[in-house]
Amino acid sequence: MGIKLPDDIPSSEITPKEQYLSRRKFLIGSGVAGLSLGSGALLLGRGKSSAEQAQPLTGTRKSKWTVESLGGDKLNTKSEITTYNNFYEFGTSKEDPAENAGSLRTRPWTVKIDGEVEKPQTLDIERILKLAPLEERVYRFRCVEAWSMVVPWLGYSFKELASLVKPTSRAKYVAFTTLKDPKQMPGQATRVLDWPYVEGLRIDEAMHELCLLCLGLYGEVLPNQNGAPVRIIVPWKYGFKSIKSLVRISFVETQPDTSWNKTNPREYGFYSNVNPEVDHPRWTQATERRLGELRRRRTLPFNGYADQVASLYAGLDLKRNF
Ligand SMILES: Nc1nc2c(c(=O)[nH]1)N[C@H]1C(S)=C(S)[C@@H](COP(=O)(O)O)O[C@H]1N2
Ligand SMILES: [Mo]
Repeated sequence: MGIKLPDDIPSSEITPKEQYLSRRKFLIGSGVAGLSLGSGALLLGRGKSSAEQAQPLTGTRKSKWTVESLGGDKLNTKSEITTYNNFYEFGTSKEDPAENAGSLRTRPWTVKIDGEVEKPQTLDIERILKLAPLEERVYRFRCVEAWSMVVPWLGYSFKELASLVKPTSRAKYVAFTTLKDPKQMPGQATRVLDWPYVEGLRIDEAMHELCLLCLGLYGEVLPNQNGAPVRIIVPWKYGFKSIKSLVRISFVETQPDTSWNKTNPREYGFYSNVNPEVDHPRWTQATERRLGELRRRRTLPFNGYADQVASLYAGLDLKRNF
């Protein structure tokens, strides 16, 4: 997002287009010898293509978060959701993750859960898939770059996982970490971000029912480009809080570092609640463009989830704590 631009503001409005393009080329060129973000096909190796990896998830149930509950919003198509992604581990443009994420191996996969918990443990992904019934939750998703989508995610509340490890009273925040393996994640050969990607939530945010441990979408396991095999979805916050391909979850006493805040603290705060009244320094957050539409929509406070989550922030100045 240092080099990202809001979806429909031409790069020329912010920085001369030539400069933007050459900056991007520079970032791509800074990969290690033999690796290039532009040649995803070569990196696929033994990885599976997105078509091959689509596996149905069985035994899933509907939840109260249906498309009807969103009042007139339509689902985005699977193709929209899986070909327009942000996953800088696989390149910085929206098409890169779908092209390059075939090199991510999602089996075997474990997630280490540690820190201020009574029962620290390392969980296998197969166990995580069975920890609680998988629900379909249709959520609005709003990227900080002012595009949005409506997605039928599959998963269960993060609090189900937390109850297994029993956080102690000292746990005030949750710190999340993505896999770091430049062999599988060619974007990690560049220094566009400090790797691994890290995110964090206050414990009460993480334990909120809406906060989803996400394992699939559209009835199938998560496509690699959407953060397989397991990610977080926090629907009332900007998309970058919804960290992908998790390998570690730590319950901690103090506010953890987060990737975009470290990279540019003036532009990306720890909270990052969707707030149409607090503009990004380089663009408005009052409106957004839904993938597949041309018109702009008004952005809703907390992305439309104010009734559920506004009370978490009672007494907090949301302009200062952006
Ligand atoms: N590890 C990791 N997680 C990440 C990102 C990333 O680059 N790396 N991008 C974030 C951003 S900016 C957005 S908008 C969402 C995009 O999720 P999607 O590709 O499933 O739409 O993932 C978030 N999670
Ligand atoms: Mo984003």
